[in-house]
Amino acid sequence: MEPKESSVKQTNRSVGLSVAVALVLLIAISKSRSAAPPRPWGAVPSQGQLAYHREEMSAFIHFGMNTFTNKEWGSGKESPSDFKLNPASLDTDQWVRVIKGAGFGRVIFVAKHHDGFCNWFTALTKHSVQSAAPANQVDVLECLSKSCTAANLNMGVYLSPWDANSPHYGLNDPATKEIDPWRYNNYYVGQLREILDPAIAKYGNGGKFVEVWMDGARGKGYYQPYFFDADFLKDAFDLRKPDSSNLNYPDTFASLNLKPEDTWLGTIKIFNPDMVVFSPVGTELRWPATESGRLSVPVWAKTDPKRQRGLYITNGESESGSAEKYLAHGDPDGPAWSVPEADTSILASGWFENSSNDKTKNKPVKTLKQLGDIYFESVGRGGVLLLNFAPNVNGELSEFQASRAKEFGDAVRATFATNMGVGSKAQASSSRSGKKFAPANVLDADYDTYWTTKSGKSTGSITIDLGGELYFDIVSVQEYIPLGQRVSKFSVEVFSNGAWQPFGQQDMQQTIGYKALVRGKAVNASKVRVTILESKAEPVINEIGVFKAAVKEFEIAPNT
Ligand code: FUL
Repeated sequence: MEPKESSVKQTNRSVGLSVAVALVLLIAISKSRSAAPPRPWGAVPSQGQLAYHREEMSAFIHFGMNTFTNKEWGSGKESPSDFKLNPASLDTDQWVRVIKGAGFGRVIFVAKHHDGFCNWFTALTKHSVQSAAPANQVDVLECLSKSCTAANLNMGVYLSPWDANSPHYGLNDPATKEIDPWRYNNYYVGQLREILDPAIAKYGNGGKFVEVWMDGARGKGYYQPYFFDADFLKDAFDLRKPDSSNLNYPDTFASLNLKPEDTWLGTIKIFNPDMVVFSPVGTELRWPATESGRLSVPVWAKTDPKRQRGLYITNGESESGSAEKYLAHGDPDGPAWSVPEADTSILASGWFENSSNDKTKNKPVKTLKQLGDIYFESVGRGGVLLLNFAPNVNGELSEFQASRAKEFGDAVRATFATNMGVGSKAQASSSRSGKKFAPANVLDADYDTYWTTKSGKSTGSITIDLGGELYFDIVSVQEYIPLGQRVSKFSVEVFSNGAWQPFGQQDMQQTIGYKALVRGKAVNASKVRVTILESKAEPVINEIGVFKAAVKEFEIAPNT
């Protein structure tokens, strides 16, 4: 019995051993078949930037003194008593319902516009909602924060650097002869602290913000230096033009030694390093040189922050000519990721609602067709769309804005609800070896899987066989941007009536980035081919989609 038992044990052990050896061999073989993944190329997005790309759409809220004075830019000389809001009618829950319901991922609230009036209870100035007439006092930022927290909607804050009310603002103001650069900067840092400090946690979604917006506009004749960070101040000093009226910093600035907590960007990053900042000085988000909400072609989600800063310093607030071009197109070789944030207003014109309390007289809004074009030329050109909403004097979004937002959100959702390509076969001209890089990955709806070419091969095509004719008018292509933005020219074709035909406007098929949405005339086609014609490195494509516009306003005009 004894020897028999031990031989059984022996056999079991050797079977176990050979299974293990086989497994190791299998893993080794499969590993040798699967090539190494492509290395990131150039700048890559931070976690906060990638999250923003994936949200695709965010909303501005412009509401404040200007709403009541019927202005776009206040003078700063307004009185808090002009802010005649009835707190009982203020409905921030409605703002959030409209914005979240339409698919926007965050709301960026104008806490302070250029007139300096603060939409929150602040200890730093009397020019705020807290000093309105007793019946009108309400902390609007706090109300909105509560609504966002209840709905779990991300929040950002717009805090205008230009402040036409603050007595601290303007170094060479002839009236005050102000010469202390610290005073306004300390004021601005103090405002950031009041709003963003997680220890106070009074504002934001659950006490947190994801974005800070620092607008580049500044009034003529002011010389206020901004303490973005210590390097900026040094650059500003080095690049100053002796004869310029803009940003002409005095010699004493060369010796200013700023600590991170003295600076605007430093303060923000101390609170939350993942927060993204919109500014004119090469931070995570950039203004793409237009307020039309439509991005240029090509557009790279990268810049050289040093160059961006230099252009801002030498151009002042009028970022004209070469600066505008740089911001519009970005920089394929830029060492830093830079999300082009395409801002525009849902209003037909302006950022603020008019001052009528007759709701039927509120401002007209953009058409669904205009919003559709804006969406396809912002999100569909690799950026994010920042669409402005403007509550009226009752503290509500007009019916015009609310219903257009719903119509737009529903149209986007319905259009992109089903990728008709999912379940189809995908074949590539060539692929990197290994299942991990197979063409099928572009149709699996998994953001983190992709198709790529062999190492060193920067062109290639991928064909989707739809298994029969389908009717569609949109093809989407996405680059896997966690590995960088690479493609500079591509083409989309469809197989229809027995032949390959170009789809959409070919000369616009240049950069892809986070997402390219190509619109063409609606076709019945059985195959879609995406060809990467030029790329800075091996293309890395994670998603391809085939869609039909759900509303006629999203279709391209027949003559385009
Ligand atoms: C601009 C401002 O001057 C406008 O009033 C608005 O706030 C817009 C979003 O940014 O530069």
